[in-house]
Amino acid sequence: MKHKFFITHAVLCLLFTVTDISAQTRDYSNTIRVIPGDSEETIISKAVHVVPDGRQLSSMKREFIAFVHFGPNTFTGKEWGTGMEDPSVFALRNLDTDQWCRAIKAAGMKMVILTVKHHDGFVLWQSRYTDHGIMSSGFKDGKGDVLRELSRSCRKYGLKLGVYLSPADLYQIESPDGLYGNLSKKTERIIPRPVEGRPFRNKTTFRFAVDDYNEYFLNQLFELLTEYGPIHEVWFDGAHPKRKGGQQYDYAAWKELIRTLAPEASVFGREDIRWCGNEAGDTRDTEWNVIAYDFDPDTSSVFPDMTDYDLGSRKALCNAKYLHYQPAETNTSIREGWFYRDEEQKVRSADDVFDIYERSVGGNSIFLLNMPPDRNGRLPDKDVSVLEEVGEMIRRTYGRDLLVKSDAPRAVLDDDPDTYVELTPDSNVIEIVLPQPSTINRLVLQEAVAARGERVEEHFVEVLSDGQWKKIAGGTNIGYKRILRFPEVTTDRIRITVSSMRADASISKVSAHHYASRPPRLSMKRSVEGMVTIEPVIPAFNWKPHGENTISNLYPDLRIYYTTDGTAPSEASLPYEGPFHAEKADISAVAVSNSVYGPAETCSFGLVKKGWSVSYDGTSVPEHWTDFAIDDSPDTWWAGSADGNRTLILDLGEEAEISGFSYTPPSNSPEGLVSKGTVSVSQDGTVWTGQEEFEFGNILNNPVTRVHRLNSPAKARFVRIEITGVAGDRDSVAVAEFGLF
Ligand code: FUL
Repeated sequence: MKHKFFITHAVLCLLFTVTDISAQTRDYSNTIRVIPGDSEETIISKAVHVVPDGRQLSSMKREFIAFVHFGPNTFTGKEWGTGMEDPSVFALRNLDTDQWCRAIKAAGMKMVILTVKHHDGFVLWQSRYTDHGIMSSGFKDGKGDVLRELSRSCRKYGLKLGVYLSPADLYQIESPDGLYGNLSKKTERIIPRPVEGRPFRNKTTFRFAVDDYNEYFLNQLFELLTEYGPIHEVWFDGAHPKRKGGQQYDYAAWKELIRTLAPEASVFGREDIRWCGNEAGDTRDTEWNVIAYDFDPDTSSVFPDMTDYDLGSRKALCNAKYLHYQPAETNTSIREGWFYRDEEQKVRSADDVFDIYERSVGGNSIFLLNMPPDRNGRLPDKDVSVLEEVGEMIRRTYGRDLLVKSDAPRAVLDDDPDTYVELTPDSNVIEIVLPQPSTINRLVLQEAVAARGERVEEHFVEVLSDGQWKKIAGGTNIGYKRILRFPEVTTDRIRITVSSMRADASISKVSAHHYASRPPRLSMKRSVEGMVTIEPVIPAFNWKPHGENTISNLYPDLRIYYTTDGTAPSEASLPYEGPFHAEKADISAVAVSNSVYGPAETCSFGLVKKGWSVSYDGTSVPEHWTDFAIDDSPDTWWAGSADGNRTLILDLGEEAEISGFSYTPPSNSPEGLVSKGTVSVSQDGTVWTGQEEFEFGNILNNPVTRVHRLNSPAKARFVRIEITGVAGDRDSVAVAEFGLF
């Protein structure tokens, strides 16, 4: 007979001493040290006692939060500024933070984090400590304050507020009297430094022995954390377009100030919340939040590298010096790029965002979605309608739990995360009987992480169908939340088995849902000959047992339609019947099933590369030949030395009208990436004209296709691309694809 405990947090300790001997000697903690010589068993026993603190728990419960990138880049169309922009570049006339918050609220998000200072050093609030910001722009005669307006709107719409304050600061690096890396001595400074005529209402003061830049940073943190209402997240970006003077960050001082002034704020980039490791919205299949550290995360000032795929497996933990609880934030942008650029910029579809939501929130992480306001201070209509649609999809799917009236342990049906069912290796099943057969395709599982840490290593779900138990979904860990996705099934009995656990596992919630699925997303590619292929993308399910999940099984009557001018496709558009030729075309395609439309996918294809050749004036890295830069296959790439000459000449074989070029970096190569260069054109390969510079900011963290439009389009047969800047401290630089349009 199954042996289940239905317990509350209050009686947890008592029961725990009875059920787990090791717990008698071990306390729960946010970080636990591994002692040299600890056996695997001891390390795992320690790992299951690593739990989130209150701040982390609140951050995870917020689940879906908004990022807003706004600043001079919004007006220059760049991803990274230089720091030397004239403040008048920030030519804001109108600002509607209420509109931002309405859209954020409609998406079901709980917090918004604003880039109050990006790497360019331009501040969006009325700081006492610099003139490089909104106070020197024409916005509201220099009296404007984006953070003030946003904090008011947040209060109005019931959203929490966070701030992104870039440690990298190009203005303070580049200006003659800049403070960043100015080699000033560490001396005792009082924070906040008094500024005449601008007293603080909050009278707290701190004394820290820090240098000029750290003092500047602390003064600004003081303003942000005391004058804009409660701040719930402070976001420290690890990215640095440039460094100077060996500048160090006195994180211990920053932390003391933050913990004192904003005790509820989680710190991103340090010990509270970590980066997920990419900016594309990718998620790990197994995202442990109890992870291995080489150093003490609570006292170190190091920005840890969180890009490894495996951070928390048994193997990773066994090589650790510290075990630390640290949830990941999956951060990505609704648009191509973090800042608003133009209306050509691709916007993710609602289906795409919803997919990331399910993988991130339902994969034990927090989903931080960026939405950049445009030059009118508003979120563009396109983005707003995606956010509204996503909110609707989330509410429609997860707002209704089909298990509420079921026969199952109350602890997993109620919404109290502190009540849970405890499973042991001998009693590892939860069975649920529904009041009547229901059609489901989503299951949500949660562990009682606050009380009991992360314990589940593997689990699967079965339903009773035609008198037989049939596996429908499964996965590895659960943690704060796991969403399982599977093809529709109708059943009145569900069985959940935890097949591998680090210690007795505590399941606090099970719910089942139905997602009104739509026809799938599409993927498009074009061959060197110019033939475009469109394919439906099989939805990512958490179980693929019998090869059943094929497009024809899932959508028997699927049709694809497309347009060649970028306009919205419909059933009246061209039907896709196989590869077709396209040059200089914006292909927009949609999958339709029973008159229900999937999300439209648009791809801009430039000149066909047939007959092209490419030459390089240096030596290519073996096996990464020049042809790979124009073979229309992003999986192969050209690579050359990161030093010296790096000029590639594309020969189109005949003249064509050229208005720009695109650069696609390899997504997974050990090479450096093109960050800067010049481009010029020629009719004969000898006389070059129209040379202009290009720059691809943030290319390393966000290695997606970048486009440079020529100031004046030209007729030419040859295009010369000289690489003058390489991102990443690597020996070589790589190009997966160059395109021309
Ligand atoms: C990156 C930055 O360099 C980008 O500009 C952006 O702010 C992103 C969230 O983090 O590392």
